[in-house]
Amino acid sequence: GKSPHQPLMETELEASRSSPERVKAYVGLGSNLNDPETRLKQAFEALDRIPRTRCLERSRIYQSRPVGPPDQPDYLNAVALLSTQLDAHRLLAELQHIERAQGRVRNRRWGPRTLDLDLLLFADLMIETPDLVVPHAAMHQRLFVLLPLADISPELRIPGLGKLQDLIKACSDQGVRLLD
Ligand code: A4P
Ligand code: MG
Repeated sequence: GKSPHQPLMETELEASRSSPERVKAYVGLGSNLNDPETRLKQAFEALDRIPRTRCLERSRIYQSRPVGPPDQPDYLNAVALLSTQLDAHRLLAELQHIERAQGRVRNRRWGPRTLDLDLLLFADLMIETPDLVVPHAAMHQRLFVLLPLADISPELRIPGLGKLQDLIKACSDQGVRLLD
């Protein structure tokens, strides 16, 4: 073997610095402007092109009335399961980059948008920083997030919130239907 004092080769150094683990992350997709179905399909493809990241699974697409101001079109929502070597903040930055690339204009809170990407879950971590809260703060009360999540992982447990199926039962009166 090597003596402990022998310097590492460049490539070994690189490997010892960054052997990032692959973790699973769930992303919520939403759109209610500018051909939402196309927006979501392009977003799935863009998620798969994020560096060090793969889109492993896509949920079906769901349709619902807006939560928030009612004077806007229905939303389409879906969820993607990613495998990534990025950390959560870097992944959020990539999601925001995709939102901007799809022409999202940020205006009023809960207002219409061409593409909204929320980081729902990141490994089994709970994160509370000024610009990132995981699990996403509103996900447990939104059937338009929980149903597509259950398409991918019906047995999921959510850190701090419990079983996905129990959360779904508590939201079951919200009108969310599969896109036909
Ligand atoms: N941020 C913190 N944590 C996260 C996270 N886990 N994922 C911060 C993404 N962002 C996170 O987000 C505002 C800030 O949240 C970001 O700068 C980020 O640092 P935003 O996307 O710019 O703002 P927003 O989406 O307009 O606001 P908000 O309150 O997050 O809106 P929501 O909760 O995303 O709601 N009705 C239906 N049926 N379907 C929908 O998809 N979506 C909305 C938007 C309203 N009504 C809807 C739907
Ligand atoms: Mg958002």
